[in-house]
Amino acid sequence: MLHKSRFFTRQNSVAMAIGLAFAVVASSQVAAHDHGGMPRSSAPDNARVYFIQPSDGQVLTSGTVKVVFGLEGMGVAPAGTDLANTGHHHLLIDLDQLPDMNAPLPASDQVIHFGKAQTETQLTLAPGVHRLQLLLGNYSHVPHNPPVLSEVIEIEVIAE
Ligand SMILES: [Cu+2]
Repeated sequence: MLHKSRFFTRQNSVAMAIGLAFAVVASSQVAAHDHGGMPRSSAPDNARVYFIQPSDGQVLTSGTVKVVFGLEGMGVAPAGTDLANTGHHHLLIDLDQLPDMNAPLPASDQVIHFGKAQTETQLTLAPGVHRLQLLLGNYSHVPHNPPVLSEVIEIEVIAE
């Protein structure tokens, strides 16, 4: 995964505002959606998931890190709720290999599900460098087609 440049990080605040407006529209479109028995849900071409915070390269003096998820072009819905163009966040932590995109995401210390439609969390990380990535999953925890996957950000926790 290529790392996000500072240029992109700055763009996020503008994109976030647009994304929020879009999310309201998306969540109001609750028309029935036929998945044809396929486990994957389709995602719009402009869908994008990203970190609002922390920012790539950020150095933290505490292992307690607030992480805020950004989503553009889609809405957030709890697990089990099958609405078109929605999903819930998954936070991938220090993962060496991406999970299977054709199956429900596993749940582990490195793959955290936010099935109540949360858009932020508080993480406790050990000192050192950590890689974070966001991946949206549908109502049954399966990544969309195409996958809605963020860039990897790297943060460093300095021991106090
Ligand atoms: Cu999930």
